[in-house]
Amino acid sequence: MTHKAGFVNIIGNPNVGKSTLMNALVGERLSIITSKAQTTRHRILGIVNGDDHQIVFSDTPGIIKPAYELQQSMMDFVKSAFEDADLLIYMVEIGEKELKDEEFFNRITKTSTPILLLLNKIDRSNQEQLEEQMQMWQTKVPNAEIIPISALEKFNTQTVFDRIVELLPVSPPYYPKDSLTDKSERFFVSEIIREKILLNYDKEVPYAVEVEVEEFKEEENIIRIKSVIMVERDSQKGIIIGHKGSALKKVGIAAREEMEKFFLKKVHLELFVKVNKDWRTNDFQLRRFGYNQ
Ligand code: GDP
Ligand code: K
Ligand code: MG
Repeated sequence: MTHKAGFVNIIGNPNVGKSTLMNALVGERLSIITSKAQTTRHRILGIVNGDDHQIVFSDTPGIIKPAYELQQSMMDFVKSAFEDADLLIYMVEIGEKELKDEEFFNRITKTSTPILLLLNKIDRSNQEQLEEQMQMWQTKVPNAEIIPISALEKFNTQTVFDRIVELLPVSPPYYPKDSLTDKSERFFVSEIIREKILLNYDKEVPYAVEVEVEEFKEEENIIRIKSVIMVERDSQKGIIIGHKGSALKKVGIAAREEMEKFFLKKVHLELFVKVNKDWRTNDFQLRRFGYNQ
């Protein structure tokens, strides 16, 4: 039996549905999904193992113009997606016209890596619009194979999966065949907390936040977690905590419930808020949080 394996990198603008697709394909909730842009800061590997294949997915941040150092670092992740991919999945959504980043567009049309262009959210379109968009993208990216999908409703996602396996190179597996992801449990804990923060506060506050897990202790019947929410200013600390701690309590409850679903175990979660000035612009801090690798 020949074995196929390779790296499949999912790229595209923020909020087109990359995380939703990956979760549909991997079949586990590995990367966080919200309606806000820039949720995904890291590259996340989701690994799918079959008898004769191993697909290593990574979900990259959306294409954005670097405005400050953190975003520059995110763009580096996106660029590296071209370098180590056996297959690129370029996701666009119905109604999307202009590519926000020209340099990216040039890379896409010139790459020798096979590309699946997934036209997502077709549950929102009619037949006429769909045909018009299919033609437009075929003209823009002639080197891509276009598949219309709905990641949310899992329409055509099995077709995508089968096509990915067909396009993978013959290769032994890269990771042990029982591994699901290269990220630690602590990583998922911090991502879940960050997701709840994004969902619970308005305006720019969530983007000034970083989450660190100080303790992750798994006991027989419970997981004990201590985590710090890092903000840039005292005023943000006040907002995160809320009146008599009410806002933080809400985040804590939602995060704990999500963690219990994820780990299938009771979770005890303690959250602290600390002010750590300028973590976004300080190169040392960025490295500490893992963005500058
Ligand atoms: P990402 O930023 O590219 O990773 O996008 P997400 O996966 O986080 O999805 C952004 C938003 O689009 C979420 O609200 C999803 O529920 C929604 N979404 C994703 N796929 C579809 C789809 O096929 N149809 C519709 N209607 N919404 C979708
Ligand atoms: K998102
Ligand atoms: Mg995402």
